[in-house]
Parts: sequence; C-alpha cells; structure tokens
Amino acid sequence: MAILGPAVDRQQQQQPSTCNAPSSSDSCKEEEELKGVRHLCERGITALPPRYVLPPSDRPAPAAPRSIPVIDLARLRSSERARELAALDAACRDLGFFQVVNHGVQSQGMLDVARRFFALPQEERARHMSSDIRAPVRYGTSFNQLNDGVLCWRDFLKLLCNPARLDEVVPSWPDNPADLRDVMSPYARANQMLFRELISAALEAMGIIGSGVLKELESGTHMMMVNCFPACPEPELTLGMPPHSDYGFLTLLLQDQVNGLEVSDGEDWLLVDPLPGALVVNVGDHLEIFSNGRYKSVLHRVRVNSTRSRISVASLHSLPTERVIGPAPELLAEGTPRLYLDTDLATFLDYLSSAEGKHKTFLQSRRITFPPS
Ligand SMILES: O=C(O)CCC(=O)C(=O)O
Repeated sequence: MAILGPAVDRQQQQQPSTCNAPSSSDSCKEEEELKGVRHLCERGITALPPRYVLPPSDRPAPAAPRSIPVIDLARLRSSERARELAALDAACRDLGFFQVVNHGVQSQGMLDVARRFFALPQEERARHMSSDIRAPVRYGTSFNQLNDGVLCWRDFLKLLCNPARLDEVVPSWPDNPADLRDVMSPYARANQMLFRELISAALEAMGIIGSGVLKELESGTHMMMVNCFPACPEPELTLGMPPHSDYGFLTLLLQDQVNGLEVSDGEDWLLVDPLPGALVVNVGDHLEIFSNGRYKSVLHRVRVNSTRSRISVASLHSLPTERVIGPAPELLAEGTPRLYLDTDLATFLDYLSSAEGKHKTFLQSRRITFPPS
C-alpha cells in the first residue's frame, strides 16, 4: 500500500557502518540488507538471502505477458471522445487498469536519470535514507522495510511533489546526478497535467460534472515512487513488490522495456505487457471509495527476473491529505446505498499500525457490510 503523507520534517542520515566485510553476524547481515538490494548485488551475492525468500504459496508462478485496455488520448481529445470515455469507464470498472497512448509526456530522460541515480555509490544514495515514512524525500528498500517480515527485491526513491508545492520541494531532491531535479520536475508537472485530464474524463464518464473535485485536486497530493528492481539471483523465490493496492485516486506508471507488473483478476496474476511508450494507469483506493465501488482498486505486485534490472516510476495522485473521502453525493442519488465508510489519512495510518493491517487490505476495512436480508 503506498502512503501519501503530508510534506513534513527532516531527513535522517544513515549511521556509518561497522560491517565492512561480509560477515556472518545476524546484526551485520540485517544492516547490509537494509542498505538495499542494489548494495547486496554490488557485494556479489549469488543466492537469495533467507529474509527475501517467500513461503511457497506467495511465490510468483510463470506468467505469459498480456495486453490491457488501451485509452488513446488523441481520440479522447477528438470527436471520438464519447467512445473513448466509454472505453475508459469499462476499463476502470472491469480490470481497474488500462494503458494510455498518445499522451505526449516525455519520459526517456526520466528513466535515464533514475537509472543513473541507482548506479551511484551506496554512500551517495544513502544520504537520502530515512526511516520516517512521512519524509518528503526518502531512499529506501523493500516495501516497508521497518515492518516487512519477508523483504522485497526493490530499492526506491520517494519524492513528494504536490502540485501546489512542487517548486518549494524540488530543492530538497537529490542533487546527484546533477540533472536529476531539472529532469524529474518537468516530468512531475507533465504527469500532473495528464492525471488531471484522465481524472476529469473519469468524472465525466461517471456523470460527475462541476463537483469541485478538479479544483480541490490543484492542492492535492502527488508522490513519485522511483523504483529499481535489480536482476535477482533467484527470482522465482521472491517479489519486487508484494500484492498491494494504491492509496490514491489514480496511479500513472512509467516503466522501461522490462516487464514485471502483475495484476490480479481475482483468480490469476496477469503479467502486463504495455505498448512501447504507453503509461499504465490504475484506479486507487480513494477512487474506488469516491465512485462508491463503480471503479476497482485492484491488487497488483511486481515480479523480478535473473538477467535484467528494471526501473519504474509510479506517480500516485489524490486529494489533499486532510480531505475526508467518501462516495460522491451524485452517485448516492435515488436510494443507491453507500458501500464505503468515509476515510482520511489518520484512519489509514491507524489501520496500518493495527493488527488488522497485517491481514486485510485497507479498502476491505472501509467496506460497509450489510446484514443478510
Ligand atoms: O513497478 C511496477 O510495475 C509497479 C510499482 C508499484 O506498484 C508501486 O510503486 O506502487
């Protein structure tokens, strides 16, 4: 589950390591693991350390690449809008995932600079390490490295880039590679514009027009998760990210040419094979709640492979953190029952720290269950 925290606080410098040589001591092993999977690869590991090994039932099975619905932005902007809106509506209702083509967002530089960031020496990347999940800039590893029983084969750079505060936060982003800020901030802006266009289309498809949500989104949240999944010595035993749903309205995913995203259709995991240059978009928990269940926030996970490193950039967009989110009033007209409780960030954080957080998805905890009639 991705977390959209408010833009707050400090960064914590990583402490100098006392584990200078590969060691068998448990605390040194743990310290090495928490430096991330790129670091383990640089140390030349040839087998998966035990903390990354999933129980057999959670391991990825071989999967054939599959296409997902395509939404063509050129058509959405043309006289064919109504047909494209219907396709978008169907994709959000059925799979909860689609891909966008002809979007015009320049992304090659973004992937390139992300790759160069993860290729920096460990000490340089570690300058941005923090155990504070609300830190606006945070380099880390796994899914939630402080809580994960089994670690994931992923390193990430989280950048908070809320539209109303982007210029303010960019100076706190890494300054190495030297062009990182200059490349990533225009990408963030272009991604925000695309998100606004897509969410406006989704609202129109649901018949929600002029509700003020678009205005609220101007001061909404945008978090970029820049992910690196290095080639893994035993990919059949682990995952790059475990099954999770996203906490926001929509997530826009940029990935390089290496596939890895798998989407649950309720029975099987589908390995997503996007068209070259497409961005993959998925419905998040907030949009499922806001749409009163019409749109589906679906579990997804990431598999890794033994030969190729993979880079992805997930942009998670939502309403302001203090906004309480419930089903849109327009969708509750004429006696349609409300299917979800209202929610806000505090509820989500409480849920994460509760025992329930380990067993159910957040969305399930917000569903209203009706007594049998
Ligand atoms: O890399 C991917 O394919 C998905 C990443 C993702 O799900 C996330 O960052 O939340």
